[in-house]
Amino acid sequence: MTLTVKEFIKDFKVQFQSMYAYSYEEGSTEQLYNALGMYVKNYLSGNWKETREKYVKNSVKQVFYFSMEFLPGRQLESNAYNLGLLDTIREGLQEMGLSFDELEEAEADPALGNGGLGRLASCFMDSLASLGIPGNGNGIRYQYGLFRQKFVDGYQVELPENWLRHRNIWETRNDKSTCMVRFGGNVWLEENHLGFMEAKYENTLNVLAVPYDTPMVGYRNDIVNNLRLWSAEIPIDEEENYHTLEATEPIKEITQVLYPDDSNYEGRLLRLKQEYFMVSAGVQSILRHFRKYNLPRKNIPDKVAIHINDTHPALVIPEMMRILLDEEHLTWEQAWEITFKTCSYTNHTILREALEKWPIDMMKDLLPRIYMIIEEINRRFVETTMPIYGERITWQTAILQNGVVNMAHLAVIGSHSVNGVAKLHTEILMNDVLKDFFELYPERFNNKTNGITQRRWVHLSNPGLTQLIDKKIGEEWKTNPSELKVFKSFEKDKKTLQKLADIKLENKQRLADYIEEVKGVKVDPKAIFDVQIKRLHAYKRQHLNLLHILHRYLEIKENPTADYVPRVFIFGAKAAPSYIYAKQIIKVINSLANLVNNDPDVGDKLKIVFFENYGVSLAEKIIPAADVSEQISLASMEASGTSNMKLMANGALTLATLDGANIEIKDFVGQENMFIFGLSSNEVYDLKAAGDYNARGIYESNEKLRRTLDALTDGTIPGLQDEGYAIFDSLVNYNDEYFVLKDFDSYIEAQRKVDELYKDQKEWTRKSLINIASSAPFSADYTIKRYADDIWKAKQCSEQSTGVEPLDGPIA
Ligand code: 26W
Repeated sequence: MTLTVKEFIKDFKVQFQSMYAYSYEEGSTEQLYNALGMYVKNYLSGNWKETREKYVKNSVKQVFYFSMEFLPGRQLESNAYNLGLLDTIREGLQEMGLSFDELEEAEADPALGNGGLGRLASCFMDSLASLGIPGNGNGIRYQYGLFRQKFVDGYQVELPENWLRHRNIWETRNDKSTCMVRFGGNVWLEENHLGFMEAKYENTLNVLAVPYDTPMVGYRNDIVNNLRLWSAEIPIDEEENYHTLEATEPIKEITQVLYPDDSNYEGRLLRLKQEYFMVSAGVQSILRHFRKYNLPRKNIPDKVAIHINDTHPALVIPEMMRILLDEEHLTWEQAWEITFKTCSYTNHTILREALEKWPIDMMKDLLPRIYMIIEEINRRFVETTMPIYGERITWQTAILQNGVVNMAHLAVIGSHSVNGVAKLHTEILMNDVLKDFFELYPERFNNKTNGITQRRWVHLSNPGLTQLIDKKIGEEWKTNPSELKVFKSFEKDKKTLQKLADIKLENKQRLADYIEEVKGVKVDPKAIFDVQIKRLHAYKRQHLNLLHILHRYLEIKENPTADYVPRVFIFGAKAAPSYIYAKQIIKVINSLANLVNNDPDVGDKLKIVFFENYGVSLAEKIIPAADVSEQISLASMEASGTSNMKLMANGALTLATLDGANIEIKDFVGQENMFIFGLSSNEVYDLKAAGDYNARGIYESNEKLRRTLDALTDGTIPGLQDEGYAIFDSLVNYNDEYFVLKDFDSYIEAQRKVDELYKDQKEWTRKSLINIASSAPFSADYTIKRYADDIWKAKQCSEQSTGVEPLDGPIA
């Protein structure tokens, strides 16, 4: 039953009046947004209910994706789009003299994640629902999301992100499905009258876990899955014990704020509390739900798949054991088999400092029963492994090591599947980071190269491009992305190439207007828009990008009349608040931007734009306007990357090292349609192993590089305190951990090739088209299909009508 514009207008007026008791003409943007959101939510509520009921009725297997982070972005447009309502709503609002885009800007962007891991989880939610696979997200409803980033005199300042200040219309508080989570206290096992060992607790801190459910709408298939985010509250029957506000702190603080580190394990007690809170509430509610199926517990793995998104939810394993042992009174062996078959784990980083190793004392004190179970898991692991594999491997792979609980080891030992997020990354896990486990359990290891949802990152953020592709190859690519390759046949079609170039220029003009509005900088949309958007981290080498810009600036100053291909360097990056070096790099980039953007000798030849507060909504504005995608991490360090896939799908040419998924981008688009530079992963390994890397030697022997590095400290860049020195020191005097100096020359050479090619607009646009046409393999629909087939053994609820029918797409 397709909605007509007339019906929408009538219903919307009723909706607004029922919420605010006056007519919509007097509504504020935020009130109009709330009414529209509620209208869409009411519209999908039937499908949401039916989906849930159908899953139980058909007792289908459900996937539960446990993640400490989700980055859904704004939901109004994507929900309306997936429901097939967007065009009607846009038209209806227009007739009422309202603008959809204006209302949409009133929606908060839930920043409940740091970066890649969180956004991937949300892309996966969209693909699970659009494929009609019963998939649910399980996470935390942080009151404060990732900090709001502001630049003060070029320095990053963190402000609280109170995303719930205005109501969140998409969530539904579900008081019926609360759970109790216990912390601390004393625990002991006692035989009960039935002869079962029961766990007895005293003096525990009891926390009420309240679920807030958010609909995850499938694309045109009437499927609405669920994202359940938990909030910590005082148990109703214990309120009288909390006389003062601060007495409630130990409970309230649990779901107050997201930890802003995306690659540095801090080992904070509150973080461990958050992880167990989300895990225990999630597992309890899943096993309570399973009871509705009235099946023997041994069938749990046939009906439930729990996915552990990095090690942060790894306590799922001992928590499931706790419930199956202490409450379901199963034997250890029965409980273990169920847990092992139900759980699967994805690793997202090889950074040593990101691997979670919780102090045994902290775990023992906060989670005494859980620690007892981890101890037993470890004992049994050592007992079975030692006789076969001997001392070294057993102690190397044990969970309890030197006073800490190694969460990656727990995750691997307790999961039937362990995957990396790109081919190279999975190889590095198998041959290096987890090689001992690969020797023990080779059959568990598999690769699942990341993907992105083309619905948000192309269809919605780049409507111009989407319409052009629709016009050229029809609309089937929207539900079957592999059809996109047909678009390649237009690579020599003048009209198509011209239209493609026009669309890119329109997107760049729109971004140029936005840059002028929010940064006060005028940029030339005809210049190359060179984009690096990701968290600020030394391994991602934003400072290598900085050195190239500085080099280019010095060249222009030396020879202002030479013909340079104008460039606008665009950055988006938050640094973890405690990551000083990253914040120094931000300051230097901002100071250089000040210098370059106001230097008359430079004019339009060079501009630097560092957007504040980079996140999902800003990415949707920047990506369609990008010409060059900077993916310049030190090879072997970036597990996969996903901005690389989003930028490729929007026609940017990738400038990359052979790292993470950049390699697979090359495999699909062809080396000739991108720019590759730098050391390979093996060369990095060899260089590290050789131990003879001499950064100062490179500095002294490379005149171009030396001049550029000296500009960091010789006052060329005004307004710096010690930030320039800090970068200079780390590169020249502290031996350049991420081989920036080693890759400098080939990077500069690759950038020169970018300039060369851009002079031939037709050829540039042809390669851009080929990138777009080759981007289908990176649809998260294919990634999720592989997770469902290989790991979760979960099926699409086939009787669903249209929706996305991903054939066995290109093997990634
Ligand atoms: C304990 C602190 C912490 C928090 C988050 C450590 C590590 C993380 C994440 C795993 C970091 C992350 O987001 N990793 C990124 O995951 C993406 C999705 O798979 C990959 O594409 C990126 O390459 C990877 O850096």
